[in-house]
Amino acid sequence: MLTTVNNLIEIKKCRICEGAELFDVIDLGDQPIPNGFLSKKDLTKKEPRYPLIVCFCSNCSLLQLRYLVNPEVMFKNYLYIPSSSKTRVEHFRKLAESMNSIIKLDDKSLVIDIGSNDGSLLICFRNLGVRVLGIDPAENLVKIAALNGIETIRGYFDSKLALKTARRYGKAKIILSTNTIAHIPNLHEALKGVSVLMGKEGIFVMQFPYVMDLLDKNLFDTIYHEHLSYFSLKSLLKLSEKSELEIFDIERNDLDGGAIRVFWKRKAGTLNKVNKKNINRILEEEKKYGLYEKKTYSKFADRIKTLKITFLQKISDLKKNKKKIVGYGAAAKANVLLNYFGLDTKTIDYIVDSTPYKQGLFTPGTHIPIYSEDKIYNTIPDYVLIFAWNFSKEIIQKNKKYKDNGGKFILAEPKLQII
Ligand code: DWN
Repeated sequence: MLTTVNNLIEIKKCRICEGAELFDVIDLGDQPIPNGFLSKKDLTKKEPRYPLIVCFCSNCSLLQLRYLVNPEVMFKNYLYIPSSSKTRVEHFRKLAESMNSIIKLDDKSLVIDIGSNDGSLLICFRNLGVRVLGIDPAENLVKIAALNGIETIRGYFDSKLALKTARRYGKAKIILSTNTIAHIPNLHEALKGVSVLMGKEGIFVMQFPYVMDLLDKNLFDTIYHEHLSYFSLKSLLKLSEKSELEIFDIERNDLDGGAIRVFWKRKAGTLNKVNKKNINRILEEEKKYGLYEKKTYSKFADRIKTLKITFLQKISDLKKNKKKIVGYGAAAKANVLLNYFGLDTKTIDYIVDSTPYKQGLFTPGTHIPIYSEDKIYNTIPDYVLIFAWNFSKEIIQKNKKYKDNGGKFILAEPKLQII
């Protein structure tokens, strides 16, 4: 059962198995949407805030948001672009190459990306000489992708849109969803859509941050309104029960603090064998870690509450010593950390970000100004807090000059440290 209030839905049943035993794990407070960056004139307006609570389904083990914000509020105009990080773009290039070795692609093959954003991933497939098509709900991104030469249908992926797309463009050999499946409320409907749009021997690949890494590395700031689901393999296997598709292989990689790539095929298809060994190994790892037990999640919540206290103590010590602290990477997760920890311009003077669309704006809820990366060299702060911890290597390497001149970096996750 769903309850809707002002762009907000409260869930009472698990979105995969409909189990009614949902236990709240952590409440990160009422927060603005994580990509809701503000212009100067927006600063005086009232900002909507929405509860940010995750709950755990004791039946299928899906960790999921308790409250869902209307997708149009979050995705109609979307400021995040994947091409803002070299590491991510390189990851995409390797993904395209590895897909080409799994399933031979040629100029007739169609590759479709669900949540294709600025077309960064599809550009890698286009470079292999195949036909590509994007699907994305953001009006601004459809235009940016077009400038990158990537045709994109504007819309939310479901079986209706899938059918329309299949009629116009034909069936796809590969369908991709990197970091977007967690954005989709009706997962059964999404798989139905994939089934409609995918060719007989096609492959569906989904990749997303893995819940085991989230728990293990305390990556609490990846919990936000855009991410409705934090999947375990067990929960996905449950999802596949009602679908025409099945998981035939699974791989872990280290993008975004630890991600998982899941390969799907038609149950009736013959192209790929199910890699039972990999599937069983990961299920075994999940069980051993305690992913199916409530207490693992309450321990995680305790660690995050402790992290908040330790972090705020450290920052307060630095401020008492008149240290100047700025942020690096106005990521969605930066806004979760800032709002949950209650930090604003009294602590963080500004944040730098390579995304041109974010520069000149202010962070939602905390109103910290965002500048281009070179600002660091005009002001020489004592400390740079890396919010985009998933790219800390790239960021530290890029700012070797700052570090060599005595500048220090702070990382809150996976553990609080000063570099
Ligand atoms: O799932 C999602 C992920 C993939 O992307 C979305 N729901 C939203 C978004 O999350 P995010 O904003 O936390 O993503 P990133 O890719 O971790 O954001 C990194 C931020 O840091 C970007 O705004 C770009 C910025 N950056 C920078 O300014 N200089 C990044 C690098 C590597 C740099 O050198």
